[in-house]
Amino acid sequence: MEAQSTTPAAVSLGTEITERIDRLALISADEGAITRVFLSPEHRRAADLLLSWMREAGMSAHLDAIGNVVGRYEGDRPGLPCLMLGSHYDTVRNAGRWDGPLGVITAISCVAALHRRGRRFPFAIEVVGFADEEGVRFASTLLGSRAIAGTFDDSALGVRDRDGVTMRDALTQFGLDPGHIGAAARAGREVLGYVELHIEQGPVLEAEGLPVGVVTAISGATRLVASLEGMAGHAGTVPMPLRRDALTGAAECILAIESYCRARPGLVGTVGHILAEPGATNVIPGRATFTMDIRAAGDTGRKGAAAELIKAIQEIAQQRKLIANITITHENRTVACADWLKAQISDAVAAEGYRVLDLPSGAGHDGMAMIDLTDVAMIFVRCRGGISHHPDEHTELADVEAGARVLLRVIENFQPKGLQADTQT
Ligand code: HGY
Ligand code: MN
Ligand code: MN
Repeated sequence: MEAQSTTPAAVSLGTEITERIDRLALISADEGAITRVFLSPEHRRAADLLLSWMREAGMSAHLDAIGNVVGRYEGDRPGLPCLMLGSHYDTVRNAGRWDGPLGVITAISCVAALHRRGRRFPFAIEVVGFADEEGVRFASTLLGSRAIAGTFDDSALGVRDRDGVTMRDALTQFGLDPGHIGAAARAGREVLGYVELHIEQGPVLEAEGLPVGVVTAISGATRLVASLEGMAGHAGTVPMPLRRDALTGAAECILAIESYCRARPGLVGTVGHILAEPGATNVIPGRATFTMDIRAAGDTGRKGAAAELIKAIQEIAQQRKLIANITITHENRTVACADWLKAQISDAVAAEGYRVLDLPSGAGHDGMAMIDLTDVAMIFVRCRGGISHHPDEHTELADVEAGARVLLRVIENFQPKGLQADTQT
């Protein structure tokens, strides 16, 4: 168990949060880099640390059936529906330290500050650290938030990681019951709304000179895995015209994806991973497998682009006498943030003295799954250079503080949807 934080109460919110971000960043599978994937030993160590901070903050805290950490701060009487806060605590490989953890740790520190003041509300507060938003290990995503929203697809349990371990076996090895994931699901009546604080992961707030922004919508994404089967062979003896080289076929597909997206403003396509097999210098690759991530401002444009690119991959494979197998591993619709929640975030931003800027999220977030359970909204915090999914990802202390103060105001002034409607009449 990692040492618990001994940060005295007098320390500012921003300092406490930054110290904890740095502490959590030390929990990684890779020396000198940050990598924390679903159901790994690092996942367990990070969960233990977050659970200890949640309890220090006056919350009851547990690991749920899929490995989310869940902290609950009761309202002014037990059993009340909650305002749910949080983000994810898994990371991409060689990640930055702020993407995900900033939302979880800021929410914990806000509850701790309210607890120190003995504040209780006519609603409970729950803080969730989602176990797998990035989908790095099992080529899916939002597994933790889908489980809480009750939309986890059990067929994912058979997906294998790059070592051939199924999600089912990984859950069992982690000490969880793959047949019990349904226990993580929450009922809609238990949750009044979900608010996530997250770094922007883009350049807009920095360009606007603002520490915080209000998210309007979370862009959908389509992810797929394409595998091309050719014919392995001796690098020295097979003449070029006789080859069915899967890797050069994949290379042509990848450049086709890039030029297709470059030609269409607003469309972004990324091939983040490629595997050539058997992977020996002197063997013509018989198989090449690559991923594709496609995003656009709207669902129709994104789905149309994905369909056209799948067709392009199939045509290139055919011309090269390769067999193409393409599986869509993840499809998420664009999700609008709820106006009534956005309005309360905007009020908090304005009350902190900042110009209110609405902006869309090009990055995906757990709100894309949580929308199936409750209304969602997000607070964006400026990050340096808009850099993310990279070790240089950074958030200045003043911006950490600004984000925390906005979130604290949102909590203290939170008006559940029905109640808010009454006060507006
Ligand atoms: O991929 C995304 O947009 C998010 O960071 N998981
Ligand atoms: Mn991310
Ligand atoms: Mn994230």
